[in-house]
Amino acid sequence: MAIYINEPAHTFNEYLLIPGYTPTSCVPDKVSLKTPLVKFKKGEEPEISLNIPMVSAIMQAVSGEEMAIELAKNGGISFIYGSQTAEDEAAMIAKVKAKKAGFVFSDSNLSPENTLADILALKAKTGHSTVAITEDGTSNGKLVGIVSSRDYRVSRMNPNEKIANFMTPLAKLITAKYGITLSEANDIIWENKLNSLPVVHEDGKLHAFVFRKDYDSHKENPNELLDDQKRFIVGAGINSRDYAERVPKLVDAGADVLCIDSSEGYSEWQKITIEWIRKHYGDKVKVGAGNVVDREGFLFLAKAGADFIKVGIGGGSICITRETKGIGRGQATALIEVCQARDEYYEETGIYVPVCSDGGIVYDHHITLALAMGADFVMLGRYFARFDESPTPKRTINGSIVKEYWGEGSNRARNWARYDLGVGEQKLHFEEGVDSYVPYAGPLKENVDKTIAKIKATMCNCGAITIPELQDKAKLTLVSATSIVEGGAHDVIRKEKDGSDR
Ligand code: RVP
Repeated sequence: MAIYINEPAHTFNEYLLIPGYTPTSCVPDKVSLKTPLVKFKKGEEPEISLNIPMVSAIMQAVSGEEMAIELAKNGGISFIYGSQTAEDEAAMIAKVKAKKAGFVFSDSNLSPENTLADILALKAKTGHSTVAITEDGTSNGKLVGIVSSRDYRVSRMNPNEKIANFMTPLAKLITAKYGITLSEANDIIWENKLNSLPVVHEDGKLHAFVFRKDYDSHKENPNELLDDQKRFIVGAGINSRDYAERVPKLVDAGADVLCIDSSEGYSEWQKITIEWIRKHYGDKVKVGAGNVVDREGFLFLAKAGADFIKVGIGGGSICITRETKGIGRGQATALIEVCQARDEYYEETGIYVPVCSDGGIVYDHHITLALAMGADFVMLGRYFARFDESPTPKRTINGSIVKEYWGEGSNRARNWARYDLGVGEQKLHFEEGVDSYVPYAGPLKENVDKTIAKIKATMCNCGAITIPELQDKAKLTLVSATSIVEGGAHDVIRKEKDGSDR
């Protein structure tokens, strides 16, 4: 017999937080938003944590390499979209990992026998203005000098001039020995007013560079999410079809965490995918799974070994799954039930499996609500699609600047593997997503900083300076439709921001 749940499933918009006691020690500056990304055992630390509880959606219109770098700089991570060839996805991952915030292996190298024309051609190709000059012109040859834009003037020099005649030779360079720490390297850069510091091995061969601009960027981004080699942390979407070919390429390219991207994840396909990963990589490769909307779905994926579990079906801004197929559940209700199952599973097994609330975040305070309801982090598509760093161009529509944003289940994305449950044909039979515009909102950092400020302020209203404390102390209330109206400005004639009438 069918099971009926006769209580309506609710969305974030139907809840509010009731403030708790705020001690004077509870101020936004003291709030930490550090949160686990992957599962861990009681008493142990997760192998990967986020510094802000936000990840960008596994979508063509959201998570390319530019988004991944900028979001990792700000403490979250992107999951590069899997609806492209495994090679292209791996290339994006490799680009993010190459953008190191520390010791940078030189990708611009020439020998003293090369010419100014070679320097210019290389600069045009890599965009980098510091070129290592090594005896054999390789990235780990014996260092003999460097060329930066200070060393030549194109208008006054012959393009055939040999590099040996204008480079800054080794004798005039300040270098550091291999083994130096990043902070020692930065001290040398600082004391000597350098732009770059070559780090060389005992035998004089080049190891890497440390750049001043990376140090400056680190100072501006204290939340930066880096791996143990100071490279940005990045995730990658996979599917439950071509994992045997895709996963090795992504792992080789340096992906830190994978996520099975599916509109409905309570399926044997996901279990098989996780088993394959465990068989070939053990626990070394981290993989999230989903999406589910109830306790059973969560327990199934947790027992299958998922490193985190995503919640949400049909709540995404571009998603029409509920209309098309009649499946889904109000995001708040789904999240609350799954987080309760997560806590019980933790009690029983001592294994904490982080929960990600995916889709349907409209206002910044929805993020705080999701965290209060038990989410460890949230995945956002529309939110990030609006920023400079999303992969889509800006457009002007009816005088407003917008960016394009389309669902992975739309014909445009053709992400058949996300929706097609059977082994079937490689095409979408019907659309589950729309193609749309979102208002352009400027740079990621500006927006994320504001969102984070709001989350921290609300956490202080609830007397919490960590996410677990918020989850413990939060008092949430359902609101009536009438009181939702009361929550916005009402019964007044609003002025425009410049003071004029609307
Ligand atoms: P939102 O942040 O509300 O834009 O939702 C983003 C989420 O929507 C994604 O992380 C994904 O789970 C879901 N999605 C992506 N494409 C589609 C679709 O075409 N239906 N849905």
